[in-house]
Amino acid sequence: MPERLGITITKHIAASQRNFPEASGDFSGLMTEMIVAGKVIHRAVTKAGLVDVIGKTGSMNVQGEEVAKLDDFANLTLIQKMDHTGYLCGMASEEMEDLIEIDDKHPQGGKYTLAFDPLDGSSNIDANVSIGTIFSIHRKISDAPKGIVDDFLQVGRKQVAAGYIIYGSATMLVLTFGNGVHGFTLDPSIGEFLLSHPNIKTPPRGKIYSVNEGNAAKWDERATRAVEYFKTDDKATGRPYSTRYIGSLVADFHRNLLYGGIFMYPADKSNPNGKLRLLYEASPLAFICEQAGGAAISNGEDILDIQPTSLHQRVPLYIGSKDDVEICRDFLARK
Ligand code: AHM
Ligand code: MG
Repeated sequence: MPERLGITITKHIAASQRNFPEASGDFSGLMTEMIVAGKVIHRAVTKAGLVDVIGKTGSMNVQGEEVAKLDDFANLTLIQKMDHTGYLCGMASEEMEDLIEIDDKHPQGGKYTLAFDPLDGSSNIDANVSIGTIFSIHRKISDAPKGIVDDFLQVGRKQVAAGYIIYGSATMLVLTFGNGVHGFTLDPSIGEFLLSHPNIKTPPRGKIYSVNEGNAAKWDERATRAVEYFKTDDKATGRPYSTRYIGSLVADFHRNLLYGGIFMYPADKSNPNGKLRLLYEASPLAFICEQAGGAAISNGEDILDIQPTSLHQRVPLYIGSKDDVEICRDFLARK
């Protein structure tokens, strides 16, 4: 008897497209190419300990951080896999200061923008800790012949799709097209992502808080009080919560999404706007989180309502179980 394969990501994309009879197939094509890029990065990540891809390149990226070789590889893989598809009008990457134009030698007229963090959590690579690729897709809005920065400066609520690939004990793709969140686990023996976590819903309240408490002395009082809340003993509300902090956003977010909990990266004296980037970190994860029943805020405002002003803008981030995020919203609103 042949093994039952279940629902492959390919089948899921095709089924989603059938809900839009007028669809040209461009979006499905875009997702399919994106997934191939993810598999290529997965292959490199799983081989990282075997071949010469770990370690640093010696150069700095636009955020002034040292670029790990795998970051470089993931960035190039995504650009080279996506630039000639004809589906995109441009790309934005954490690793590239400027918008990535689609070269004239490739098909033009793409209807979508793609913003990505090619390999988030890369400081963890050498220690074999989970890392991930995060991406966000919008429709092009300008009339310009090629994508321009304005096409990327759209609120998160207008995302057409968002997702992340986590390279962990298994490689998983978590995806939303704006009608629920589904998780697909890569079966490396057949090279396909299979639907393993249909319709993910995050618990309304968690038992975990995730924050880099090494920064506590630099937070303002409101952030400090919010974090204190989760550490305070109160049986009725299941407190204190447990701390879990990997320092790899995708991994911390993914765990909290499944188990319930809150991830926080508040503003601090060294990072007055927080550390994490709006367009390709906070916004796609916020879209996924809301679609799973959770919430995501910055300094009180929903992440998905923030009007971006630049490609690499940073924002404070509180994301996860709805009740826990609302508690933070309340603390942040107080004087
Ligand atoms: P990166 O995009 O350079 O990998 O940085 C983002 C990472 C996130 O994965 C993680 O949540 C955060 O930085 C951890 O920061 P810190 O080391 O300050 O706690
Ligand atoms: Mg990152």
